[in-house]
Amino acid sequence: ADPKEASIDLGTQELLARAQKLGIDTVFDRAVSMKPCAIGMQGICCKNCSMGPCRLPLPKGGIEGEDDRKGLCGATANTIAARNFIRMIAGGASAHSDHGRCVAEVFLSAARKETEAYQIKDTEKLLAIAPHLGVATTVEVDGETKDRDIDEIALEVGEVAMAEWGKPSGELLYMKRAPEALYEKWKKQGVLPRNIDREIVEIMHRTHMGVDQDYKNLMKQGTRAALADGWGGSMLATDLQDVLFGTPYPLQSEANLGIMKEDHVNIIVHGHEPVLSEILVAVAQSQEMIDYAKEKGAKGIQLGGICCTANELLQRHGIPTAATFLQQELAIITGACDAMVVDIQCIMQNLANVAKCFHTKLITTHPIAKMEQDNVIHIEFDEHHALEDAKRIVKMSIDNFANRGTDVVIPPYKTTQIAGFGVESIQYHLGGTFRGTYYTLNDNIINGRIRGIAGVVGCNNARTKHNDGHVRVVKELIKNDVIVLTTGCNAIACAMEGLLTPEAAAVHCGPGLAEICETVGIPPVLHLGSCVDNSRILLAATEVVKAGGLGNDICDLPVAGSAPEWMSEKAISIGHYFVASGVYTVFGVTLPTSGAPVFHDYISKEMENIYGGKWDLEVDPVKHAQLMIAHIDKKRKELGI
Ligand code: BF8
Repeated sequence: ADPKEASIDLGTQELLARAQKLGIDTVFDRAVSMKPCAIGMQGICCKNCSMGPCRLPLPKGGIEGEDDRKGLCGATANTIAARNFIRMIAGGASAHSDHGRCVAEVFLSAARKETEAYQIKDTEKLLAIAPHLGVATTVEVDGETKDRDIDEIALEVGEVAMAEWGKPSGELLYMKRAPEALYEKWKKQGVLPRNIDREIVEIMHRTHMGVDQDYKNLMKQGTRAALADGWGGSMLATDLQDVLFGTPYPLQSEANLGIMKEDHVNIIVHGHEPVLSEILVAVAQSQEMIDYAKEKGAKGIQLGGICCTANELLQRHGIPTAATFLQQELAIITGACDAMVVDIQCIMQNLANVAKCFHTKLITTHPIAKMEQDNVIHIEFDEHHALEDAKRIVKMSIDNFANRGTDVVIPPYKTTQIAGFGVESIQYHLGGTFRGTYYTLNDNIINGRIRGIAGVVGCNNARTKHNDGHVRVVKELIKNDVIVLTTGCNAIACAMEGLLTPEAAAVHCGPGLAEICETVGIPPVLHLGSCVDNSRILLAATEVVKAGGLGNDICDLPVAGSAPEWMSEKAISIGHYFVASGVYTVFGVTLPTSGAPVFHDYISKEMENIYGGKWDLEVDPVKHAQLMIAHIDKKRKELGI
């Protein structure tokens, strides 16, 4: 790969060139040497039984002509594309929700006081979420209302939350947090999720050979599972993490590989679940470990994050962000990574091959995510001996400092970022003085200083220039006075471009948005956390509805969603829960629907009549943003503002 074509980031270009010089291949090179399968990309390869894989050709009369293509069983292009699409939703929803389940288990064991490492930290948030789970926060004693014991509330919240994954009847409790009109819409459509696991299992059943063969009915199940992710597994993950580890509030930190320090022990944490990394932070910042690092010749310990573990630690502790998804191999190629500690999701197996070329200790920690290569160390993490595990990992990293070669190259680029926004802090910054809601935000949307709100999220994808789509889409939006809420790797890309600072407003924003940012002192791009924290965007949108003046449903709002460089199944699940919650959502790169035009039209046109939101695809970043702005303008017009 040509480094300049591969990424817009200078440090990435330099390290990629270094890798090539050293003969180490990275994802950027593999993207050039291996092209994707055209039929798979179009969504019309069915491998759900062993009579196939059935790879549908283009229809005889071209994609617009009569479509008589079918697989051996007779499955049409629509059926195949819909099956594949909702299996992606199942993959994504299961990843977010299983992460949420692990957090719920740790939460319950903290509530039961079975573990010393974890306590219920944010009781205010606990009291805020309890009613949504039907848990009372007060009790009547002798005709008097008294506060309930906080430990009792925590225990009940833990138990009720756990049941959301597998309760035998009823519907997901958090669905009622949505605006009433949206809840009623889901009810009418029959897509209210019953429990999280069931909706995912049912996708696997329906897409098995010979079951559901109607793309609309398949998508209905896709909708149930995606909603069970956004308003279920992901939202529970966010809430329970906030209660356990603290609700984020704005703080300052730094971003990019330049945060690594040559004279420090560099420990890079990578993955998604903050359960272990929270303890790692505490241990690495302890005097005992800092002294030990000094004993071993280092000046201290530098922690850095990759992917959503980075976002989790950034928003609660200000731990700097080292890298986006596509830069993970490069963190090792600096030669300064003494340990890379990984948990789950978005971890490339090639890390182990790269680590072999350096002194880096690659440590897997999760029972469900191991690697086959023999240089990988597995230290299985368990909440009951979390502290010991974390100490062992940090000590091992420090001991490895002495094994560094002289070949350390840390690109000297890093930026300042303000992160740690959430539903609560947006209310603080953009709420009213007298009305504890999003009144000021709505007011500024109505008066036009803020044209609308965009949620821009998602991955990097080696099939497109690293960070280019992210940065260009976001810049076009803020230039047009659209405030951006960001999570995941988009947030990291924006941080690296310096967009997460209040100062960015004067440089990049239209006059209206610049004025708001300068008055309130916020960046034009608000970092709301990790990918499970997209649930914060759902709740922020709900708060905007509640604050009044902009309609009574999310689909009435001048808002749009985007994932310019998506790659993971999780992105499809997120995209679909936004669509089903009423948000016009544009993806970049490609969508696995192009080989089934009728199905594509269904999700990108007809779906708007059902949920108020729909899918779209636009590869060009400026056009991509312009589509979102056009939608925002359409909604403004409908609202008469
Ligand atoms: O969950 S944005 S590459 S890191 S999948 Fe992965 Fe995509 Fe990054 Fe976080 Ni989200």
